Amino acid sequence: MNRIALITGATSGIGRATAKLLAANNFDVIITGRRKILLEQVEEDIAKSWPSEVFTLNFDIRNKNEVREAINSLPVEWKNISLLVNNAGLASGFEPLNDGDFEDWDKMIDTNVKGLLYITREVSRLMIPRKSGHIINISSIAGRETYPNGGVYCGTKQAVEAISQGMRLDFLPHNIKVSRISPGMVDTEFSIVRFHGDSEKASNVYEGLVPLYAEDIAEAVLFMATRPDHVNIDDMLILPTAQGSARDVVKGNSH
Ligand code: NDP
Ligand code: 8X3
Repeated sequence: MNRIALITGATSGIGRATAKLLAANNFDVIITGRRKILLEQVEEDIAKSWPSEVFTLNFDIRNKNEVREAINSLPVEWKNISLLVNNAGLASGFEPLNDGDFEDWDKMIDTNVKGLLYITREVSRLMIPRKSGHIINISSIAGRETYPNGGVYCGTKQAVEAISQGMRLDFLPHNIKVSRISPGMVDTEFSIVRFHGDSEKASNVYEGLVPLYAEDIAEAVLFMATRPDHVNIDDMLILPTAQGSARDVVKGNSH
């Protein structure tokens, strides 16, 4: 029987690549996100390529009732989730705090911190009675370093770091693994969302260097998720070769 993985934010970027790679490696996958049409596309792509089964859950992770209802609505056989990948997240806006937009702040805090908490609570309650499970949180280099104009986003990812450590301790007695992955620059829809749809600003971020691709992070998720039972990879920082820290990026070296 295949293991079941639930991946939040599987309509694009890291989440979509992770859902596909897990499906290619004998996981049945529950994919979630707000954009229903994209969820259906990912479902179709997987069904065409691999025998793994797919279940879609269309909800906004910021809404605790929607999260609870979505998990409750799973057929009993799909509730046997062995891997939760907490990936849904975003940066919104890029300006100093004094010019910050309240709506941007709400979006980041409600998605990256509260949404992650809501779904973790519901899914962990399914794992605990089985005394097994694995939760992988997609954090960021922004969870380790703060950069100008990114204080709120970095704050949400630093919260993910603290919450991951809390989960590890709280779930230790229940034999549930908790891991986190902190990527640097990954070329996804991330910057388009951060710059409110300005694709020129977004593509400037990755110009002149080879960034990470969503598949690079998906491979790390798969590696973590397929270690033997006694091995928990706690933490992984993954950067493009051209990036040395949140603020040190060298352009022009790519071949
Ligand atoms: P994308 O914008 O490509 O993907 C973000 C995903 O999150 C989408 O599937 C989106 O789905 C989902 N999402 C956003 N808001 C909500 C919401 N309210 N409810 C449900 N789902 C939501 O970006 P990435 O793939 O790059 O981002 C994935 C994660 O990786 C994020 O947590 C991000 O912070 C982190 N990260 C990204 C890095 C990068 O450079 N790209 C680097 C380090 C970390 P939908 O819009 O359909 O709801
Ligand atoms: C996304 C990477 O460096 O823009 O988390 O914060 S960064």
